[in-house]
Amino acid sequence: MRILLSTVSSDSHTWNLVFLQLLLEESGHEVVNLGPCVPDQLLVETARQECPDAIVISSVNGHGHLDGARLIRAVRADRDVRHIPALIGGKLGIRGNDNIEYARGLKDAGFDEVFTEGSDPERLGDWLAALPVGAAPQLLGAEVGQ
Ligand code: B12
Repeated sequence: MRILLSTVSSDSHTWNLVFLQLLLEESGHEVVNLGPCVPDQLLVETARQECPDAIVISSVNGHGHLDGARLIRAVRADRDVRHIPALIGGKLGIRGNDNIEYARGLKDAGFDEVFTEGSDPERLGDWLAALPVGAAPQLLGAEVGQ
């Protein structure tokens, strides 16, 4: 699969992205890694150009629950990319294991899946494997963010 990998606009951490890129590539996926501090609109525009099968967001600086929600609303508001399956993971707040409480809000904002700190990164592969590759927009998440 073709994966668009990114973090949120405030987040300058990089090794989480390097780790995920290697994990995904070793599993046979093609990865476009946008690197740190990605403005929402850059992610939306890159998604339009690259037509990825999935968007994977990682954030560890503690702002992920806020910036991530804003980012996915921008994705779901764009008619060209709103159908793309998207997940977010990492340290999404500054509350350790209690960050799991942000999962509901991030899903309500438009993410299909949320991985919190305790999640096994290997589950990412399972999530991707369950996605229909190249599914038509009307078959995937088209109802999200109306
Ligand atoms: C290096 C580092 C920095 C460097 C980053 C340099 C760079 N270019 O990457 C610098 C100095 C810039 C930095 C800055 C800051 N940092 Co910093 N940083 C770290 C540090 C020490 C290591 C991070 C790292 O590289 N880890 C290695 C990677 C491979 O692991 P990882 O990031 O944890 O990712 C793993 C998992 O989280 C998971 N994962 C992550 N994302 C995803 C996504 C999915 C889908 C999945 C499945 C899994 C997953 O998989 C990865 C591999 O196991 C951590 C502390 C620590 N020991 O973790 C703090 C830490 C992340 N930083 C922190 C903070 C607060 C900051 C600052 C806000 C500090 C400040 N007051 O300025 C700033 C924020 C800057 C910004 N704008 O984002 C906090 C975050 C607190 C929280 N969320 O609870 C941490 C945890 C330190 C702490 N204990 O307080 N930081």
